[in-house]
Amino acid sequence: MSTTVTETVQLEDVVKQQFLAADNEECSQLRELAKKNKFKPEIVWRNVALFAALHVGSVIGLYQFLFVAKWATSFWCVFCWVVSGVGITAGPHRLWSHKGYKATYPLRLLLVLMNCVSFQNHIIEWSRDHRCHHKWMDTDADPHNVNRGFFFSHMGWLLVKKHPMIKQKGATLDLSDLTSDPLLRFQRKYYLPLVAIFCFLLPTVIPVYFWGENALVAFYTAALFRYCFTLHATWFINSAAHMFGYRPYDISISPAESIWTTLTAFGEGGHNYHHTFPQDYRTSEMPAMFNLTKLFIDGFAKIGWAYDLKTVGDESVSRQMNRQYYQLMQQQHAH
Ligand code: ST9
Ligand code: ZN
Ligand code: ZN
Repeated sequence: MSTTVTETVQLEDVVKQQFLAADNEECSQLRELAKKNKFKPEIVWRNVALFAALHVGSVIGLYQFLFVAKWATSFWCVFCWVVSGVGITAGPHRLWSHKGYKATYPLRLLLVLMNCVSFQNHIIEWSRDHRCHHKWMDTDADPHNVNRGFFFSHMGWLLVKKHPMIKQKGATLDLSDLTSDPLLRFQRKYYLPLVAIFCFLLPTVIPVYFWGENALVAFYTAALFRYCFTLHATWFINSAAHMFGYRPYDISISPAESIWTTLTAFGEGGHNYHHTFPQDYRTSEMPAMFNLTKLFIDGFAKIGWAYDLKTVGDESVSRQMNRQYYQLMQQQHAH
C-alpha cells in the first residue's frame, strides 16, 4: 500500500513539476472570474483587412501551385513550408517556450533564421504567448482560449485586442532566459525587415533567379500560399487539436491526440501528451514519421549542436495512462 502511495506522489511530481505545467488552482479561479465578468472583444480591422488580403492572394497561389508553377517551384514551396514549420516547432516551441532541449549558438542562429521564414511574431513574443497558453490553458489568460470557440482559437484571436487577463498574468512570467539571449533580442529589433527578406523576398527571388520562374507566380505560391498554409497548419493545433481526438494521458483537459494535424505540423498533434508532459522535447509518443521535428533535433544532437534532450520515462507515461483509464472507468460506473 505504502509503495502505491509513494509511486502516485512521484508520478504527480513528474506531471506537476514539468516546466510550464498548467497552474490548475489559478485556472479554476480564472474560470470562476470569467463567469462574473463578461468581456467584449474589440476588433482590429487592420488585421482583418491584412488576413483577408492574404487569403485572397493564397487562393490565387494555390491555383498557380497546382496548375501554373514549374515543378521546381512546387518543390520549393514544400521546402519553404518545412523550413518555416520546423522554424516554429524546433525553435520557439520546443526550445524557447518549453526548454525541451538546449542548443549551441550555430543551431540557435539557424533556428532564428528559419523562424523569420515563418513570420508568426518574433520568438520572444511567440514564446511569451505560448507560456501563457500552457500555464493558464483554456482561461481568459490563454491567448487562444478554446472556450471562446473554434474560430477564436484558430485565428480569431489575432483579429481582436487581447483580453486584459493575458497581459496581467503574462506580466508575472519570468522571460529572462529569452530576453537575455542576444540572438532573440536581435530578431526582435529587426523583425519586420527580417520577415520581409526571409518570408517574402527570398522565397520569391530564388525561383526567379535559379530556374526562371515568373516573379508573380513565385510570389503567390512560395510566399503567400506557403505562408498562409503554414499559418493554418499551426492554428489547427490551437483549434482542432484542442477539440477533436482521444485523451489517453489526461482525460480532464481539452488538448487531444490528433493524427492529421500532426502531419501538417511536423509532430505537434500529440497535444494531449504535450500538455501533460510539456517539457518532453518529443511532444508525443507518435512514431518518427509523424514527428519530423524530433528527427531534426535528434540529427543535431548527433553532431552535438542539440543537447540535454528532456524526456519522460516510459514507465511514468504508462502509469499516467493507467491512472486515466481507471478514472474513466470510475466515471462511467458513477453514471
Ligand atoms: C501567428 C502566431 O500566427 C501563431 C501562434 C500559434 C501558437 C500555436 C501553439 C501550438 C503548439 C505549437 C505548434 C506549432 C506547429 C507549427 C506547424 C507549422 C507547419 N504576456 O499583442 P499586443 C502586453 S502570428 C504579457 O499588441 P493588443 C505587452 O506589454 C501571425 N504581456 O496586444 C505588449 O507589448 P510588447 C502574424 C503581454 O493591442 C502589449 O500588451 N502576426 C502579453 O491587444 C501589447 O501587446 C500577426 O498577425 C503576454 N502574453 O493586440 C500579428 N501579450 O509586445 C497579430 C501582450 O511591446 N497580432 N502583452 O511587450 C496583433 O496584431 C496583436 O497582438 C493583437 C492584439 C491585435 C492580436
Ligand atoms: Zn507547447
Ligand atoms: Zn495547446
